[in-house]
Amino acid sequence: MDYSLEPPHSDKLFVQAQKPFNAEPPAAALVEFAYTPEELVYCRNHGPVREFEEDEYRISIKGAIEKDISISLPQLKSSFPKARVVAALQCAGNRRNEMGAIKPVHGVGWNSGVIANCSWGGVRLRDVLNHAGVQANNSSHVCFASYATLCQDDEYYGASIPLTKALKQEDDVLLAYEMNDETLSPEHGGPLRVVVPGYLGARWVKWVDTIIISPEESPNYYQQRDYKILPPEIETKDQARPVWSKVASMTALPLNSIIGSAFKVTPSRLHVKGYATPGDCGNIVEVELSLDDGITWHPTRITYQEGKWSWTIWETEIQISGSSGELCCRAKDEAGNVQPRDGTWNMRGVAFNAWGRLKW
Ligand SMILES: Nc1nc2c(c(=O)[nH]1)N[C@H]1C(S)=C(S)[C@@H](COP(=O)(O)O)O[C@H]1N2
Ligand SMILES: [Mo]
Repeated sequence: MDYSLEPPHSDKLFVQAQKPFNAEPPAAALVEFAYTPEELVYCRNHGPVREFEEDEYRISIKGAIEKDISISLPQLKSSFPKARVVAALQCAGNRRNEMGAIKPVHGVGWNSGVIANCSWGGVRLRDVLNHAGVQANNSSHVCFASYATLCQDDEYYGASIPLTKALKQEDDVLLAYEMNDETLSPEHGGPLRVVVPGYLGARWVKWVDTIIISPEESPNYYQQRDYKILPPEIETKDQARPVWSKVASMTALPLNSIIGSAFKVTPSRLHVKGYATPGDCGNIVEVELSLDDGITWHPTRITYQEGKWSWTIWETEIQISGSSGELCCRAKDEAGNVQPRDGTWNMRGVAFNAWGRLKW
């Protein structure tokens, strides 16, 4: 793979790997902002980062539609109304290191920084699909592909979502060309990426150039084999091979929260701050904090939440005694679900959502 054309990367991130470029900010920096500034937005790549001329960029739409369409980015922008949605982008491998502490896992050693809450601007995928004459159909999938570069495990990057999700106005799926009101940078998939609020980051295909309406999910490696929660007894890739096709592809990530920072404001008081993210049962209604491993819980204050798809920022001050201890947090959602104490181990280290913990 040719990495020679990579654009410059933010120096605020901890680099997990240069080639492909994978980097995350510290969670303590993330929780200081409601909208994640670009320099703190993690980078997750399975291949090189590419730059494209916006005016020459085109996307094609084919498969089960009335006629194949090829549309340039300038045409896309001028033909469809602009939409804006605030949504948290999160990698399925967020908190993988914590799962790896239970038993080793395969994957980039992420901490809790592979998440970003941004405002995304673009066109609604449903508007584009309706224009292409796509018929609503409960069993079809919208397959996204980026042939921009080769990837580590496949010749292109691909992912898919159910057509019903793509067509639902209130699900806010976008083809985005802006992040936080700025032109989307090459690192984050500019000039055009998919934004799928509520779904794991792997479906938010960057540099998207092809959309296929298909009776099947995307055949790409990252849809069919990776990004699956394998049963805990599967420990190696060899054991995984016969199981892959039987396990569902991931869609929404689970209800989650972590503690980003804790510092003493007085010798006996801690100021604690963190984030929480919903699963697929409504947004966060409460985040609680415990000093005694979950025997007693204290409420915290939600200081930021916006719409259905944003993360939640929470904080509180709490009385401490002694010289050290451990804090834990748990989130609750609108449906009354509570974040579990323990996370279930899986080989790829995805979807870890045990109580957030931080030693002070
Ligand atoms: N073309 C392409 N799109 C991609 C990826 C990739 O490697 N190539 N990585 C996916 C994954 S796993 C995640 S978590 C997000 C990361 O987006 P970011 O780098 O803008 O944070 O992009 C997704 N889209
Ligand atoms: Mo990811």
